[in-house]
Amino acid sequence: MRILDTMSQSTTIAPPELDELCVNTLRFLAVDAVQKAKSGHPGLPLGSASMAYALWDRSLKFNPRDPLWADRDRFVLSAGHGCALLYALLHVTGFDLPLEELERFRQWGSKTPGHPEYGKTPGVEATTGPLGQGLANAVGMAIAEVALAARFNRPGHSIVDHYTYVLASDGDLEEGISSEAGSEAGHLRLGKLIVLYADNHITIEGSTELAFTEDRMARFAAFGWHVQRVEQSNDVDVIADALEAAREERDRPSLIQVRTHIGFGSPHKQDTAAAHGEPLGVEEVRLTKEGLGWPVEPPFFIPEEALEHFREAVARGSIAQADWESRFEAYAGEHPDLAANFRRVMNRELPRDWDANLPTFTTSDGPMATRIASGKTIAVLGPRLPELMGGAADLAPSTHTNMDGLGNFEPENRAGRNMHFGIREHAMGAILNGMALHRGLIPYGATFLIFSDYMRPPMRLAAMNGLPVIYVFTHDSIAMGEDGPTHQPVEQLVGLRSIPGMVVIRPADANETVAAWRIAIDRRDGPVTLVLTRQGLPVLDLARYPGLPAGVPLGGYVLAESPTGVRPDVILIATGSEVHLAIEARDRLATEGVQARVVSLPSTEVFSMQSDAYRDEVLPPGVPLLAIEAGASLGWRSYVGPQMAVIGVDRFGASAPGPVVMEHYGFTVENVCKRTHDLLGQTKEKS
Ligand SMILES: Cc1ncc(C[n+]2csc(CCOP(=O)(O)OP(=O)(O)O)c2C)c(N)n1
Repeated sequence: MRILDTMSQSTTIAPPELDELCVNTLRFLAVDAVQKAKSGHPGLPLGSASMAYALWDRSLKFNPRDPLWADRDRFVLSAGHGCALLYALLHVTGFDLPLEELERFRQWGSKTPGHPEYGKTPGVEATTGPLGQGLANAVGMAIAEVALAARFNRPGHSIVDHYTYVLASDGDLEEGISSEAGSEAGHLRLGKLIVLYADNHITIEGSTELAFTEDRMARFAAFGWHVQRVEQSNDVDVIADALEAAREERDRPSLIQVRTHIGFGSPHKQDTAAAHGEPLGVEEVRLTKEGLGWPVEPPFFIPEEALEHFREAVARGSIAQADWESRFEAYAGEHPDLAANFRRVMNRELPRDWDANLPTFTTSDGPMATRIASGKTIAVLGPRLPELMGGAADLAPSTHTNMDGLGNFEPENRAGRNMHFGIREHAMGAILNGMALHRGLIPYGATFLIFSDYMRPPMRLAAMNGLPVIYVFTHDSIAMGEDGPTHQPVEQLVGLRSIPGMVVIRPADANETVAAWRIAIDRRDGPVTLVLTRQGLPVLDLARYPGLPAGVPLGGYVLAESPTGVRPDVILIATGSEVHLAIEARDRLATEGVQARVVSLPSTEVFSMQSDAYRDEVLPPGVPLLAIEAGASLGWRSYVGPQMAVIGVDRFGASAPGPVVMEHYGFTVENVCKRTHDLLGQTKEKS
């Protein structure tokens, strides 16, 4: 009998027969769920049930009755396709996931979707399925843990002290993001990150010999990880020992490579790709159950002794949480401000007056690039919002995202606020998600807009999961100039806008930039992308343009009314740097007898959320529209209707100074006026 000291309550270890009963319970709950759904992945659950059980039974700190308890260990099933195993674990340990939900695996409206979805199932810590993401999310969670521990723990008070565990598969390790994230985690010495790797030698197309032959342990060792190998994948004690060794290693993240067998126990499918992505089949389920000494009927069978043992997690969890809560109370007694702040950040609440003293810029501050205005805003926000933490993928000097004086987050300074993601955009995106999933921080990440392409998968997941992550993307158009078409974004704006739930803001000047940051910080339930210029822009005169900055949170507003104030002949809609071109064109058009209104539209998403009445006020129906934006025209056409024209960029850029490129691509006052006359001519012809 062994006593664990990682839980506040001592736990007696189940005898081997009970362990086996519990492991088989997990295996066959998963197998039956997949079989009933006629869809899913039985192979990973069969092969990895023992190691998942070893973790959940022997060491994972969690409370099924309060899945969001702040100091729980985090567990991420990076191999999301094996989620039937996770649902089985959640059910048997007493989370609010009734057995009927397992019986409704992958069905409409169930809490057991085809891949784990954060927010849908209690106890699911991250949406996984796109391989590699979960592993990198976990790196973000482990970063959040040490960062918060440094901020909040005090001598004698460890209120942030938990591990982050991952169950990963070959696919997770094959994806490049695992190298980016693994390298970063090793560099940062994230000693409380532990990855169980199901090394089952099988992926969809067959043996890993087809495409994945490097020495994974050597690779992770080279990243600075502590690595162990376990051959006996069904020996719970051996796995538990490896986990114990991993926990004791506090200076390096741990990889435990476990030689599992996909489809374990299935007489015809074990160790073959056939066990991977389809139900075993009725007959094979029967043979597998018989082979492992399991009753063929009824399906979804849970032996009483197994359930009783699993459900000890409820008492164990509530004792562990109660112990933490009493420790937290003692902490709050000694450090009331810190305790109040801890509660605040974990609840994603903002401090009072967080946005007082944000800068206001005047015309004499210009010309100023919006990336510079953003940097000046961050400089004020940094000290105000201790939870703001972020950095760039090696482009901080260009994106102006460093919080000067607030230190680097590094092994020697866990309280540092500036992160150095290295040139690893993909991992940066997923790490930001992990930090947001953990809670307690407002994470941001920066790079050039063009390289947002390298981080779209995690951005999509941030939007899907409603995560408050902020992206700062600069060098936002062909106007960035000499670096040429490889660095000049074209289709990125429309691409990002097309992600459901993503708010993209492209401010027109310094004050719109400040307003954009206000929106970004304020949005606690979804990501915000800030799209900023490299080149200097005039600062719009607040006296002359009274709609600014109050119009920014509406997504779009009338910046400049038509000169005579009567119903305009045309509306020029623009975003970002092109707003200034629209204003110049409006003045020129007035001399040519055309009354133009200028609408600044920093965020199409936010504008589309406004009432019909407001949108009709800004864009009165029937008035022809000319949209001007140095990006792909695609979104604009569907956005504003038939009576319109677009000056956009529908081919790749060119290497030359920015103003020259802009001129060649038609971003000139002359061209805007010409296109306006053309549009009005066409409109007249039609009427
Ligand atoms: C990024 C990404 N690409 C492709 C897939 C499709 N896919 C699902 S599982 C899998 C590979 C399965 O192999 P492995 O990771 O070893 O899992 P196991 O076979 O052990 O279940 C693939 C390619 C995916 N989920 N994510």
